[in-house]
Amino acid sequence: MERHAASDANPANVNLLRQPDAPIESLAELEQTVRHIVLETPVYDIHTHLYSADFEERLLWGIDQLLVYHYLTAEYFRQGELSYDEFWAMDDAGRADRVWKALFVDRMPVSEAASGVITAISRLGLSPSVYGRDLDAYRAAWAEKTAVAQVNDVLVTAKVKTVVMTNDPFDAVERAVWLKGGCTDARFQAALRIDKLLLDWTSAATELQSLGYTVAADDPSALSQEATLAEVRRFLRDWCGRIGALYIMASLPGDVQYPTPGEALTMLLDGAVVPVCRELGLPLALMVGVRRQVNPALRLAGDMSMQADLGLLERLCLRYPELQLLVTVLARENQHELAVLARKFSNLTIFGCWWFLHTESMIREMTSFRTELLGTSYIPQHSDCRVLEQLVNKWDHSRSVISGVLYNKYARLHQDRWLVSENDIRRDIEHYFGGVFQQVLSRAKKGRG
Ligand code: RAT
Ligand code: ZN
Repeated sequence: MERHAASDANPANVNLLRQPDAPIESLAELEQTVRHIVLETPVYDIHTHLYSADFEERLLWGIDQLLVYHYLTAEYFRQGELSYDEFWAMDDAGRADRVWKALFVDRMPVSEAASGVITAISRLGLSPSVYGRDLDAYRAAWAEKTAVAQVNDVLVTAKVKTVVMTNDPFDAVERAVWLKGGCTDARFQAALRIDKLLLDWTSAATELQSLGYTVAADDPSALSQEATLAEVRRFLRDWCGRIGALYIMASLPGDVQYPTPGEALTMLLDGAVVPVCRELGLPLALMVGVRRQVNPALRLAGDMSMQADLGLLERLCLRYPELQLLVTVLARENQHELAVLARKFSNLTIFGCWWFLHTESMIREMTSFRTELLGTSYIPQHSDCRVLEQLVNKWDHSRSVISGVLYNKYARLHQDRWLVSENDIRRDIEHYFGGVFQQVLSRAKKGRG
């Protein structure tokens, strides 16, 4: 029988008289304690598309940005009246008006993405029962905020201690910020994103040349020349150093094969990316299973999920046992296989419920069997936020599901007379919400060579 965590997170229900290392006596108290600790423990968010205020226009925040988030624009086109061209011809405020009417006023916002907006505005103190369905009222409340103050407010409300950005060295706007001082807010950490390098060598080579790296030519055969690979390694080393990257990352289609002799991706991984990860002691993060632009008219929302051949990961783990791989995959069909693969390779650490899997039912399913197969040796969630305030709702929804799953696991131990204390639970949750990631980082440092 499934045991559900109570919805009341009132910390007053936690028995304050009991010592933190004393066994918890009843299931009711166990449920409250797990929930309280999961809701209160600060989290290290290992993959987002957020930026510190240093990046100005790249930092997206506010009610209009929440409404034009690509997860919601995809839903708009299922219910709204405008054609793609009409919608995209509008500015963000016009699009937000349409999304608000179609998804929040004309019907109830029950999807994960839409209900998330309500959670964010509510938890940030703008009660929907006061502001109602008047979008301009929310806009007026947001107009009083500054980006810097909002970053503080959101991080405190969401209880997020560190946010890892996605930093693309081929993005000219971002590059300019890094070249004139970079990120000055230690709560934001960097990750070097190299999709373009791995998946589109022809245009990456041109960019590398314009950035002063002497890569031989744009033809993939140039990658069989050691001099070109050496320049790619210099580029990766320079940028990892400049931004203080915690890891190197890429998001890959599901049909990527590795190794494929003569192909750019294989030559780049073997000849540049893995050597630089090893040299600098950094993990490689791979997000596998996206099929880009299935419907280009949806723009950023036009990508699809795709089942992947996880042999790519198996062969990387086998070939490079000292390389720490952080992995998430997009197809639900690949999830169980990935968890089994992680049992075979301790250098593979699973993270998060990504994108279309970042929904209540998928998080519950995935967190359950990942815990059953891997115990506490994986990272249950990352937010993938693109808009600052989403940290509030994405973590709120995830924490609530995670606490329910963990309560079930602890309850079984408790019923079998395995004593469970508040300290035990706290240690596990801290491990999930940051400790596992830190362990991967330090293992990568140790594997340096
Ligand atoms: O979740 C998303 O917002 C996607 O659009 C992708 O950015 C994905 O998370 C990725 O990092 O490739
Ligand atoms: Zn992402």
